[in-house]
Amino acid sequence: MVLDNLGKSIRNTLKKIAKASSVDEKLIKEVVRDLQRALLMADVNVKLALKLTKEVERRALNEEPPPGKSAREHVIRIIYEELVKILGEPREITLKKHVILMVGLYGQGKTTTAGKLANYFKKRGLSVGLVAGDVHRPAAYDQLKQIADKVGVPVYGKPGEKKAPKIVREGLEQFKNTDVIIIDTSGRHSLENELIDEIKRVAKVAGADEVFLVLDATVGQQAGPQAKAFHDAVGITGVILTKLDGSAKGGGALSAVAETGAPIVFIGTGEHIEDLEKFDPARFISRLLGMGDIQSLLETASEVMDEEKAEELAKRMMSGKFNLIDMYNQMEAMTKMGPLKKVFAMLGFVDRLSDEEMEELQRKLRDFRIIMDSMTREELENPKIIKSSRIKRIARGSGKKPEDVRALLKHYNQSKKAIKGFSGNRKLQRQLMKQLESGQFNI
Ligand SMILES: Nc1nc2c(ncn2[C@@H]2O[C@H](COP(=O)(O)OP(=O)(O)OP(=O)(O)O)[C@@H](O)[C@H]2O)c(=O)[nH]1
Ligand SMILES: [Mg+2]
Repeated sequence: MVLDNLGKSIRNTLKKIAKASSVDEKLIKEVVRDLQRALLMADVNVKLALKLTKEVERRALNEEPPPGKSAREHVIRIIYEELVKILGEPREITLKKHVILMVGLYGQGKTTTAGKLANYFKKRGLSVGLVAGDVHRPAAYDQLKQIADKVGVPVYGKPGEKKAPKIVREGLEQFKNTDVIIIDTSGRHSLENELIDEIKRVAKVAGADEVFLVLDATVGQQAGPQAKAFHDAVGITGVILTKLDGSAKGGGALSAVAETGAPIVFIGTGEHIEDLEKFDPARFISRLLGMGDIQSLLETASEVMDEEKAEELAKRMMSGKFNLIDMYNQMEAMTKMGPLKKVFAMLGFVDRLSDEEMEELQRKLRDFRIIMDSMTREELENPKIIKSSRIKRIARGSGKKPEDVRALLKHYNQSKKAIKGFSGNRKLQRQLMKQLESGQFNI
């Protein structure tokens, strides 16, 4: 996962809060120190890291938890809110006819990302055309063509033609009946006048609705000044940060770009066509903190955080409470925890999982996450309301088929039934509790 180390260290900090016997000044100071360390390790700017942690400390020490919330839950919520705040506001993606211009320096991922975007829109039912506007690199057309063939969309280009604006003009004409036109352009070593001039000329011809700056996240905090320079020069409408997969400097790049006020619209998380994610700060942070939804963490702080404690989870299941977020968390827990696997096996959800089944579960989990990302809070909490028009909308928003959404709902209903059965079966409960208490799972 993106920013794995940062996620791990913050999760440990949150666990510390969830496990603490009481929330006092000493704990808060310790948590603030942990947070600072975690942010700095992820290359977040020192000033910003200090500002964030100071604010966390101030709020944690001064604010009263809202009614019904414990001090622990409140501190966790403050950390979540402050982390979301540094990443800026989410930006909506247009799902109708429009023209996108890709700009950026050498090798940042423009061409690859143009292909990923083509795939993104195609999966959402729009027609897409790619325009090969990189006239400088000899193999640029072939590279784009190869990617486009993989996605299954047409490319307009003229290998050998040296005038980018001419290709763009012809490409727009060629794709005039196409929904989304994505224009790839040439990179440069640095933001030189020559590049700006060409981009300006291309932009004029393109009349693009979106100008996406593609930035390699491995440059870390340098991403901030680069985004600003491009924005001043050509007026970008969004930033796509690429190579966030496995980049230790990803935290630096994300926060630095967000600080400039340029919205981050997508992030690239790998070399494959599918490795593109819509960027939503709240979702990104709640995932970074390790759960489908931060709210469920706050509701069931100790259960979810203290994942090793199968007992806690079993208790929650006994209460019969179960929404889509619970289902997601439980499936996620199953992929991580040995003992819980046995608990689930005992409940009859699954037989013992083989390695292949585990992989299948993880694949399913990824798909479910993508689908759930397109649901509203209300739908996640009360899946009963998801009927056919909502199914269609969710499928479109997530790039999946309606059948996939239905499969998720079916899985949910089955699990819910199993939980219900379990919560009414005292004997099975007692048996389970005994085994949990003795630390043995003999199934
Ligand atoms: N790991 C990873 N690699 C990526 C990602 N995006 C792009 N790449 C790789 O980065 C390299 C450069 O990508 P390109 O798409 O050719 O970059 P470009 O900006 O078009 O480069 P020029 O046209 O030369 O300016 C390729 O090897 C891509 O596979 C990403 O999100 N993650
Ligand atoms: Mg390129």
